[in-house]
Amino acid sequence: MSKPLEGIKIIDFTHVQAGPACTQLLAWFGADVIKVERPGSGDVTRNQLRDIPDADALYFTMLNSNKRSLTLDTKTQEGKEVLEKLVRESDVLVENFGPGALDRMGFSWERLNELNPKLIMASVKGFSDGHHYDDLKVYENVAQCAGGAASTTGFWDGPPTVSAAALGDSNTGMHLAIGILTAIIGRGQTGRGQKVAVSMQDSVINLCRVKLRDQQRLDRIGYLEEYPQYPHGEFSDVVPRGGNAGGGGQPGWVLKCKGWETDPNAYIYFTIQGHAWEPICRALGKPEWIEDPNYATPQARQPHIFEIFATIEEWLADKTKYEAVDILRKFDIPCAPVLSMKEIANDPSLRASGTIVEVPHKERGTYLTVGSPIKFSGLKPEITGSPLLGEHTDEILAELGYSKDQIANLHSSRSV
Ligand code: CAO
Repeated sequence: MSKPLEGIKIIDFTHVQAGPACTQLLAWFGADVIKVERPGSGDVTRNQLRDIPDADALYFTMLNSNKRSLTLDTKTQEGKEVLEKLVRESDVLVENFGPGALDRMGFSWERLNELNPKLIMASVKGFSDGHHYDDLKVYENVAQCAGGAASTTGFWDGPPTVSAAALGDSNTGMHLAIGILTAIIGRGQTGRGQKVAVSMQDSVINLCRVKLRDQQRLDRIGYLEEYPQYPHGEFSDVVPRGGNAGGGGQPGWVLKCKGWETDPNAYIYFTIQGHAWEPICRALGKPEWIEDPNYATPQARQPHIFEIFATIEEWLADKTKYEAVDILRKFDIPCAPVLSMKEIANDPSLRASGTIVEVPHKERGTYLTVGSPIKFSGLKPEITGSPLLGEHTDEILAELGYSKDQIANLHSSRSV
């Protein structure tokens, strides 16, 4: 099966999560991704939260599959020369260093563009260029707070809350991947590379656009009818935290199932889609609600929504989350069990689809990771293990034209 990005060479000057998530995706689809790492230490995630002594941590292995690793000290003269050669031969350089780090290293966008006008430079920063916080270093939760996700997540009587989903990191990496692919297509038209920049704050805001929708509705009418605060609670002038309420026009909530007292995930998410009201009433054994004017329309139901959810919970009390979903699916009701990571890791459907995959690794044996969530009819991405630190250094230097002696000299000067 051909890989559409085969022939695209990417200098992966990224670390931690946001950048590596982007380049890993491109590697799955066939790009030659060369991860450039500092000799001796490499990406900090190789050592972070280790579960096996002396073996690369899962944090690293799960974000760097299908790549090659080149160790290079880009602060030595020899190291800079190697990077320059690589830049001349590559299509894309991706980086997510702290603000100004690449400039201090001597590889500003202007310099890169001079070395290779066809090169696409792709950057992740916490805040966009020119933003009043553009000098800040940023990690995941900082971005979630700056991007509006934290102020709108959680319960109304609790503090702003961050999500476990990597909205700041991996999400930004996905935005960057779209930017890179767009720039590659653009280069096909103009023959020139360009700089592609994505900020973590902007990427979070992009995912929070429905909350900006809500702010404008609130400004205009003073309430938000799909939030639990309506109609009995109070609204201030900012979008409140809505607990587990559905974000669109369909009320929904996380509801307890059999065993919730001891199992923290014995819950389902239940959505009351307007046109599914009749099947919901039938499924619950409440046919009298179908025509009852207090329940028959979404507007009539809203004041009773928690009473309705409580009735559904009574119905769920003797059913496991799986049994409940098996019944509700027959009525075409949008719902799902709340799944733990353990259940996801062992889910046969996710294994069969390649979303959860086990891959070999030289130090670890095998490890479990998330494969491509994008499925193609003409491409089945094969996920391979992450590289050991510097595993491909000599191979890549030889490809760049370095002789054995020159490679030995680079090693002895500790530039690679
Ligand atoms: N050879 C020589 N030096 C190297 C090198 C190499 N191969 N790779 C990196 N370095 C140097 C950099 O040049 C930089 O040097 P100076 O600061 O002296 O100029 C230094 O390593 C540290 O880089 P950094 O600022 O990126 O690293 P940090 O650990 O202090 O900060 C982070 C980490 C993530 C906060 C910061 O990189 C950042 O804000 N990045 C942008 C936003 C981002 O992507 N955050 C998401 C991270 S995922 O949660």
